Amino acid sequence: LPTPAPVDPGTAPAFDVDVVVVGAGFAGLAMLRELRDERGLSVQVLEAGDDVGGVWYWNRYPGARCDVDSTDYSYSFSSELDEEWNWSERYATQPEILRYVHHVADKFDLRSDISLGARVVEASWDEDSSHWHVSCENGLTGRGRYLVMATGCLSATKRPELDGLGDFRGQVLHTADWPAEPVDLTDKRVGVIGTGSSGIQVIPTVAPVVDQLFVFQRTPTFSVPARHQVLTDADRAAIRAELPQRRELLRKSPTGLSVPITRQSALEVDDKERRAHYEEYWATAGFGFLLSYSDLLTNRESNDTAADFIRSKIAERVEDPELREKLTPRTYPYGAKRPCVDTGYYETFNRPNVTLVDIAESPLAKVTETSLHTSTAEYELDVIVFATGFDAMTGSLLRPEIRGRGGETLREHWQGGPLTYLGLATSGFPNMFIIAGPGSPSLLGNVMVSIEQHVDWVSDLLTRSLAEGTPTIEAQRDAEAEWVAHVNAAAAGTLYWEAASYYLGAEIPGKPRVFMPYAGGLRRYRRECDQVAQDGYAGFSRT
Ligand code: N01
Repeated sequence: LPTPAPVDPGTAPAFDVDVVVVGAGFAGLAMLRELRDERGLSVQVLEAGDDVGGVWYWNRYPGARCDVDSTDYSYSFSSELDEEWNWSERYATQPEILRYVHHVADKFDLRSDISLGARVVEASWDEDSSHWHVSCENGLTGRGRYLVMATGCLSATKRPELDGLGDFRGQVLHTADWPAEPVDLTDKRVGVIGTGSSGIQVIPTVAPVVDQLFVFQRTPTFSVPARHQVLTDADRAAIRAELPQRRELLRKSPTGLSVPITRQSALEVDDKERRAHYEEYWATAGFGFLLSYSDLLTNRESNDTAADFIRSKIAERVEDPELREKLTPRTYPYGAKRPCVDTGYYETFNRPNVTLVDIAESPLAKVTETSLHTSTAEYELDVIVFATGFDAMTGSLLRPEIRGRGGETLREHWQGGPLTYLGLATSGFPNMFIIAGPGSPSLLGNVMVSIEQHVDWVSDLLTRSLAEGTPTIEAQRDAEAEWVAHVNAAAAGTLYWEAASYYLGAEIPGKPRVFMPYAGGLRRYRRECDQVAQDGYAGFSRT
């Protein structure tokens, strides 16, 4: 853990505000605008990166784009913003999303309250003043009455320990920490480790450019075609015309996605009808293929029908039978790991310059000056790309040292897994809130819809408590325990338990195995949060 630069104790804090927000991604920017412009509070945003954008700032790898429709993955708070912004494609690329974020930051003058290059390393609750004292790696310090962690679920990157990596003379990259300056992979020998959503985007994008591409796969992935589409003026006009209704539907939906949900079991129809139905979703739905029947995540037999369908499609897409089998997922249910969408992923393996290396069979062993070695072979490379993901959901929250009442650290409080009330707050850490964190639907739906719901809900709670003269707000321990039990119960009847996924903490050796996101759906979750507010914020102590 980096330590903050020494600060002269006589120096006045650099900021003293109502609310300190950590992170200037989609969540942090929305929080700043709402609290400052709509609620009249003073806000300081601290951002580790050198610019705003959060994951869309860091994940600059070739092929990066959103896999939720851009229209649905955008802010809903300003109709003027909707009017003036034109998405060029159904799924925006990372540069376009970053341009959107910059536009929002400039339009609403958000940058004036954001410190860039300010990675928070410590935050401590001060009982006497009832404030959070916050320190950054660059020496910036200050305090706020409230602390909002808008650090994202997928921000703490994960890179497997590999013997000898430091000896490698080529370039080592991570998809989520991609250099800002262009990386020229032309005619290089490139190894990509990991075949999750990031790997699946980078692999087909770089394959035509590089000399040789080696894909190191541990677990084959279920992926359905993204169905990218360039939007015409007519498309945009049609989207605008129905935008208010579309947004309302998203808010009321269980997923925050605009893909129609079929409220029928996959087992209620015969094979022919089911296949035709899957074909329909396959042709248009992208990520929403998971919504093609109501019980794909709760009934293994139903799930098998979807998994078989996807497997049959993989078979059509990969020419070589042995390679096809290696690329076909068979050991876990479809959707139990976060499903991927792709453009030409499986077909990429038909190219003569692309080699699949099965590291489940022959694990990665070491790196030397020139090569990546598995247990059975050596691969000479110019570039190693880690597409190995994140310490998901809790990584970015546990990276800084956060100390609550009595000096207890969040790491100590969460040693058996994250404990939250509504996913928003944790007992012993008064006046601290988490946006789209563990215990909320977060990664199980369109996270933009979750972010906006959290921003509104937390803002209401803060303004109401301040108006009522009860500015200290703390989740009660029994309410937290009940919520954790409720989160477990919501996941209990699902197939999520049948895969080693980051939803469960399986991505990091030694991480507690608990199901972290709330699987009850966004609609039910919103109802629960609204009910708590209606009941005078039951489960929170306000003093
Ligand atoms: O990370 P991942 P990601 N040795 O964790 C492998 C969002 N996202 O960056 O499955 C060897 O999904 C690992 O193998 P295994 C989206 O929510 C969105 O791709 O653990 N291999 C897996 O193949 C997504 O879910 C978008 O066996 C190792 C891969 O690395 C999330 O980000 C785009 C390994 C990691 O996959 C994360 O995606 C991109 C090891 N030690 C990302 N450790 C869009 O919106 C891990 N792996 C489009």
